[in-house]
Amino acid sequence: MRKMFSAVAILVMASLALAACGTAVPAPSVDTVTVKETVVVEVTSSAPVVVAPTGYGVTLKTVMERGNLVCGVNSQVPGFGYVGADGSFAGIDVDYCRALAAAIFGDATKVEFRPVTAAERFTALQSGEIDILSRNTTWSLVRDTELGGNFVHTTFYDGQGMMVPKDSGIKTLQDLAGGTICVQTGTTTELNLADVMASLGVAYTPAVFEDADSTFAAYSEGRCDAVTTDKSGLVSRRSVLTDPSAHEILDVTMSKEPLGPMVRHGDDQWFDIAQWTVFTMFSGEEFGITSANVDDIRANATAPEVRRMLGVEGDLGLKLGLTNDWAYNIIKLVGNYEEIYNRNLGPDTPTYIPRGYNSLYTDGGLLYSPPFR
Ligand SMILES: N[C@@H](CCC(=O)N[C@@H](CS)C(=O)NCC(=O)O)C(=O)O
Repeated sequence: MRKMFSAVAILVMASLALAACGTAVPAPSVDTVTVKETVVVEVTSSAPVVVAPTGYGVTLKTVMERGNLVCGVNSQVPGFGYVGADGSFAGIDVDYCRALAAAIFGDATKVEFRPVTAAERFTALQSGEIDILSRNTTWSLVRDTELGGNFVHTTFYDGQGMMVPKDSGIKTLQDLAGGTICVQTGTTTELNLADVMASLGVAYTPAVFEDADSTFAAYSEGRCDAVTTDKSGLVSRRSVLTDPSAHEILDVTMSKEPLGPMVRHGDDQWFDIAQWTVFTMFSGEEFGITSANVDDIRANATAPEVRRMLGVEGDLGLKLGLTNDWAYNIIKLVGNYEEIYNRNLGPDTPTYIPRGYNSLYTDGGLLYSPPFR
């Protein structure tokens, strides 16, 4: 088996080397190829060679057999993941789950939202309790490695901030010397706070809480001089304080917090589906395709990339293990990135956050989708 795979690997590598820009690049010679992992590969003369490690395809199969997606979300952060009094979930991260369900089932309602706190979210993903984590989670090296995850593309670029009562007179982090700062456990927030204050030489006392409700309750009861988390979290939670206008987010950014969905290691098909769901949202906005005009565009589009993306031409959806109308369904049933953003964080919401870095690259932002081809 090992020998057979080595031969296949050499063939694949050799053909890739030849294919690159149509130029012949020297392929490795037989005795320099080392194959570390043995993988079962079905080879027939006509079928394409797919090198599929164990675990590949398992998540989609499980989700399809179950008949719904189980998405780990926040329930305490309006605009990102929040459960209303009627039990319904809303937020940009929640809508991403709906988009993924739309891509898989052609039905955005086939998703069960499973609230997870910061501390429990990674165990929930590792144990298989959830199929994906979509909950204001920061991409970091430790989470990519020790915590066994793969982050798909960032859906919201953020940074850590500090909020204080306006009448406190606090304007800088140095003004917090000797003070108490409310912070949530199990977060990058807790670690950044320690790093930033140490580098500034500012002594403070952290008051650590398990979830957002208790963190912000302590802050609003005056048990801390300030509260820190992602700036998005501060805007979000300020909107549900008794008097939002009495609180100020300091003009300081303490870290980079690229937030996005996370999947388990080991299932690259699932990673691709999760990834291209994000890219469909971005490209929908870039190409001006909305939930309102997607039918019209699908019927009349001439641009080849739009036709491929919407499944009029080609078989991009099949390559992901889905149907060819997967991207159409995302946009039709949930919307493009701009629609999702505005619904949850736009100017008409209590959690308004200007787009900033979260604009398309064509508008000076960081959102950029690779091509649909
Ligand atoms: N992005 C940071 C912080 C995310 C985070 O958990 N923030 C808190 C404060 S806004 C939160 O969402 N809490 C809600 C909860 O635990 O229910 C991370 O990934 O560690």
